[in-house]
Amino acid sequence: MTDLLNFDKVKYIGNSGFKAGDGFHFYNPEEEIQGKKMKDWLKFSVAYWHTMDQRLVDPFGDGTAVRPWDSISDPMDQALAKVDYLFEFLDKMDVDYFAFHDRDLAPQGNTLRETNANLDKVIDKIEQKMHETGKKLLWNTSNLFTDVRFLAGGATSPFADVFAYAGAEIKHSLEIAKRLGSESYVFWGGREGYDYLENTDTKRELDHIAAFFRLAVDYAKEIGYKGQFLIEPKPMEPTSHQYDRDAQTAIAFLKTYGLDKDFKLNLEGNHAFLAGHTYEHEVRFAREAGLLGSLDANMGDKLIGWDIDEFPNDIYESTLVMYEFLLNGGLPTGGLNFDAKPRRQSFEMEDLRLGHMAGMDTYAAGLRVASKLLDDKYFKGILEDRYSSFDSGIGADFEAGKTKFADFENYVIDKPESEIFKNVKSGRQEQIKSTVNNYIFNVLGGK
Ligand code: XLS
Ligand code: NI
Ligand code: NI
Repeated sequence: MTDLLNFDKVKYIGNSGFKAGDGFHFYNPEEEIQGKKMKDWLKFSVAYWHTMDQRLVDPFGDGTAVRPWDSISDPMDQALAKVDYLFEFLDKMDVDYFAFHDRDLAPQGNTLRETNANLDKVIDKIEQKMHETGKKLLWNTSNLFTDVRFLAGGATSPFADVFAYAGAEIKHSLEIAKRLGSESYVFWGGREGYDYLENTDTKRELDHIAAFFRLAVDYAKEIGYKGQFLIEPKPMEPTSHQYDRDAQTAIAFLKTYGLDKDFKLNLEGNHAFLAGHTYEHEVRFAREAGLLGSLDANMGDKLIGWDIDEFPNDIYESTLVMYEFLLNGGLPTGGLNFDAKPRRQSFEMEDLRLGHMAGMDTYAAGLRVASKLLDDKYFKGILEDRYSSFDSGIGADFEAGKTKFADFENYVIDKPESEIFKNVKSGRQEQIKSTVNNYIFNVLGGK
């Protein structure tokens, strides 16, 4: 292993002391939780576009990032050098997976052929490094949003040449997925939506993107790529309206077009927030539909409307997300990808280390608390009790399909209103929230 990065391998030090940064307080890779090692549950992943490429720009300011590979001026040399940095970073952070867009890795050429050749040089090196280190690709994807040609989308572009380009680009990405054994293949439709309804043929665009997804599935079959296809919902940004705006919308889309057997969802914390949901809401709805695929573990900011991709640090949120995750039996073909970057004022390499540590500890802590909630059947008990009137009498008859509206009428018609309300119980939200706090304090406090 190279020694390019100026820090030691991060180790588990336990919940010792308050100050973060010396080691993992909650992430103990080898420790078993619910019968499985933490590292096998959590499958953390480094996002190439953030950790290796992101300059920490914002809409008003240049990038502030200071990175050790900045001094390499030739773009291909830099692209190849970053692979060494990535693999050393994975090793030192004790992260087993990474994820990338095709265009994160290498500069574009004058034709797609040239671009593919640049990309393949970097893929060759990545393949060799994966072989040497045992690190794995959680997912890859194609960038169909940065280049000007994609100003109106890729698979929903009104322009056939651009649409064809998008198809050709995905073809190569699927070949890479197959070659590197990518566990999943992601479609995030940043520009697959519209800015203005009245110049957009929404039906035609949706038909196009559904057929495009079908072609991707067909090509994967043709080349023998067996990874899980994922759609990553987001409500907006950069478009005013992205078609797969949230989990329920994406599920409806997949079912409408008969794609739900081939696709699952990759859910991102910040996207949930932009859609006006909590992260746990998105994960819940995907899980219940049997379509929970993977997680982009990041956080939004209540004070700024953008997709700011902050590293996770909210244990309340990670606990509730991990609870849904455990009910799902984890993420067999997915993981927790840090689609996250340090703040613009956290511009040093050290902040990348601290950011990933924060994210890993936050989700490891969430997993610990969620595991205890599961063992104690705390939420399960609440639900069983709250819906228990459907376990007998008129409720059970209804669930068994034995009732019609006339039966309900007979049942209630002469009952005084007070009788009906007698069995309505308090939701006890304050108590539940406070109990979750107690779980967090007590489980993480080691009691
Ligand atoms: C952008 C998305 C993007 C996807 C991959 O908001 O989160 O980073 O995860 O294209
Ligand atoms: Ni994402
Ligand atoms: Ni995002």
